Amino acid sequence: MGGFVVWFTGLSGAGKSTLGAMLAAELRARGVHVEVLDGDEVRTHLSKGLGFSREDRDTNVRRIGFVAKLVARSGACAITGAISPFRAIRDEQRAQIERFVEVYCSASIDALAARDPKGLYRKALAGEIKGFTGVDDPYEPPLAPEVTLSTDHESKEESLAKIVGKLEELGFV
Ligand code: GGZ
Repeated sequence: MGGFVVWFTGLSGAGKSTLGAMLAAELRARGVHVEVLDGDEVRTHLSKGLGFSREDRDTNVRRIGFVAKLVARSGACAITGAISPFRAIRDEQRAQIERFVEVYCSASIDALAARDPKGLYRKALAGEIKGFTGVDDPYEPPLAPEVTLSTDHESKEESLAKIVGKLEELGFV
C-alpha cells in the first residue's frame, strides 16, 4: 500500500492536534505506519526560530510539506497539524504530494473564543497578541477539501469517522 498525507488545516483550537492524534491511533491499530507532524512540535524542532509573519508561516508550511512528502514516499502516512492559513501554499503542497487528503477543521471564532483553553483568543481580542490567525491575521479556508469537519458542532468521534470514511473511499486504507 502506498503512502499518503492527511493535511489538517484550521484555526488554533479547532481540533487539528486532537483529531490528528486520534487518527494516528486508529490507523496504527489497522497496521498503518504513521508519522505525526504536529504544529507545536514542528515549531520546537524543524521550524525553531520562525515567527508568525506571512513569510515565516509559509516557510513553516513548506518545511512540513517537504517532510510529509518524504514520509509518504517511504510508504507511510504523514499527518500534519499546522494552521497553514494560506490557500496558495497549501495547494503548492497538494501539487507536489501524490496522495493528499486535506481535512478542514471548521469552527467559528465565537466558539473558539468561548472555549479558549490557552487564553490566546482573549489576548488576541484584547490586542495583547498581534497578528493572531482569525482575529487580525487572515485564514483562507480551502475551496475543495476532501473532508470538512464542523468541530464546533460534531463530536470528535463523528469527525474521526468522516476522515476514516474518506480514506476508505479513496482506497488509502
Ligand atoms: C496563530 C499563533 C500565533 C499567531 C502563537 N497566530 O493553539 P496553539 O497556539 O498551539 O496553535 C497556534 C500555533 C500556530 O502555529 P502553526 O505552526 O500551526 O501556524 S502556521 O501554520 O500559521 O505557521 C497558537 C500559536 O502557535 N500561536 N502566535 N500569531 N497562532
